[in-house]
Amino acid sequence: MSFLTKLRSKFARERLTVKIAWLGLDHAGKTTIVKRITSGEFDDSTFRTLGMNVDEFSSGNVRFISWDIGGQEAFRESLWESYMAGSMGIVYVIDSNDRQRFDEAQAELWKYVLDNDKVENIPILVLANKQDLENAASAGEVARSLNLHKVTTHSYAIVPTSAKTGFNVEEGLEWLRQRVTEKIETL
Ligand SMILES: Nc1nc2c(ncn2[C@@H]2O[C@H](COP(=O)(O)OP(=O)(O)OP(=O)(O)O)[C@@H](O)[C@H]2O)c(=O)[nH]1
Ligand SMILES: [Mg+2]
Repeated sequence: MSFLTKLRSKFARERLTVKIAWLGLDHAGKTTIVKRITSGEFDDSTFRTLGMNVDEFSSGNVRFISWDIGGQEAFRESLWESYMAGSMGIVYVIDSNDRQRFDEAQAELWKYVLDNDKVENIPILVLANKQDLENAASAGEVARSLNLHKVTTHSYAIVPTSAKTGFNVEEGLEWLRQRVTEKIETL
């Protein structure tokens, strides 16, 4: 076994600690998804995040330090860029039931993340959330609204989720865990 192969398998066994940032418009469901991950339940008592919440949770060999940042306009301007610095992955959450704000969600994703030179080539997990609601847009419709087909600079996935039922939340996290692990192993 070569030195590099040994080093890679050591990495794979060891627990990695990784910062991720949760972004997305206010009311998209960021805090509710994080609570679903940490408690396994739907908590419908969330209040808009004034600043940010830091949580920790694990998925396989990765320990995520999760920065859930408030999505109101004032916080986008003042907090998003500085608080997401040092993240190895970004989760961008969309309220799939709120088509009126898809344009705004698209503009902010490109402004702060995809067109932002300060954001390195890190994986972006887009969650088309609130799929339990009857009129929610599909993940395909959300992807088109966000112009995800134009993304060339980052690896990304779009996953339909529901924080209410728990649908696909673990699956989304697993995609991010794999991408982050691969990226660290190729460093
Ligand atoms: N039906 C349904 N409601 C959801 C879902 N996820 C979140 N919500 C509700 O959407 C509202 C906003 O959720 P939050 O988690 O506070 O949204 P946020 O993105 O953290 O908002 P900010 O902190 O203001 O940026 C709350 O009333 C939640 O109960 C979901 O998957 N389905
Ligand atoms: Mg919140």
